[in-house]
Amino acid sequence: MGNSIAADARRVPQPITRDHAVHHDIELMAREVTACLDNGARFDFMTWNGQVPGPFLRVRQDDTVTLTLTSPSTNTRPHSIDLHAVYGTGGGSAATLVVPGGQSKAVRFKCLYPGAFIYHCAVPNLDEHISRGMFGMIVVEPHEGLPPVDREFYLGQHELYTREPFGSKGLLHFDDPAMIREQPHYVVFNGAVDGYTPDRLGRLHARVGETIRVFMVSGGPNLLSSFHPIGNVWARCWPQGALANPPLKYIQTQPVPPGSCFVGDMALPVPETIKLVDHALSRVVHQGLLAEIEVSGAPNPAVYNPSP
Ligand SMILES: [Cu+2]
Repeated sequence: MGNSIAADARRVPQPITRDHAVHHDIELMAREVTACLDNGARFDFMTWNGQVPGPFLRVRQDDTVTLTLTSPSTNTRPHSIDLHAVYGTGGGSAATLVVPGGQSKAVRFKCLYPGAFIYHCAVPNLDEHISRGMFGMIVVEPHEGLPPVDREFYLGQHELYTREPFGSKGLLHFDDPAMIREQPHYVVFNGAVDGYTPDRLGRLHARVGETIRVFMVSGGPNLLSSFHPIGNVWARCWPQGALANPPLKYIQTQPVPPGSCFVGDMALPVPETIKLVDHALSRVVHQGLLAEIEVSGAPNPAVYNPSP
């Protein structure tokens, strides 16, 4: 599908098992890249480390982080980073503004409170930068950790405002007035139309009997996601990524506002293809938002029998 900036949804850092705080040196590169949005369609993305959403950062409550933000000389715009896991002016953005020409800035912070948090570029026209792809997730695990699961996936939903309608070919152009009206032509997971489907990046996979977890960051910049697994339910989930709280159980559709995250677990008692969607379904049918999980294994007709 050409050069893609889609973050690999399967590439999630290992859960944290240690019982003490450590220090992390994290380097993020602001990269402006022209890449594939859809088969035959390219777009000028802005990314962290060349992927959308940006790298999944995983730390533990009370850990400290030195975060270095670098902008190579090939960039044409200023960038900065605001992490919602940070106490400090602009969530770190005031201290990390990097201008074109090649520059690095660092900030050090302590993760005092647990949860799943968005990070995003925070220059004055941050709505455009986020719409071009500059958002990601940092998970601060609570001291006691998270309940173990068999597989974890990482998705980011956001919308793109283009002059050209959905399905156009060639290089698509950013449309400021459409963004101000909040009328995108594209709503996608991981910066790719129909991202995790057979015709694009392929389905995600799991097996009957497993428990799986989805980390979802809602970049926006403007649209709220009504996040739903078709053919399943969030057996246990943490709205707003608020991991310090007890999870909700058996939630069908969970709102994930822009600038927030979601952590949800599913049980897989039967083989099926789960479709992860925003239940504002025109975004699925007409704007490119879809990720599928293929659950393979033995049928379980006592739970579900498609041909009784
Ligand atoms: Cu930026």
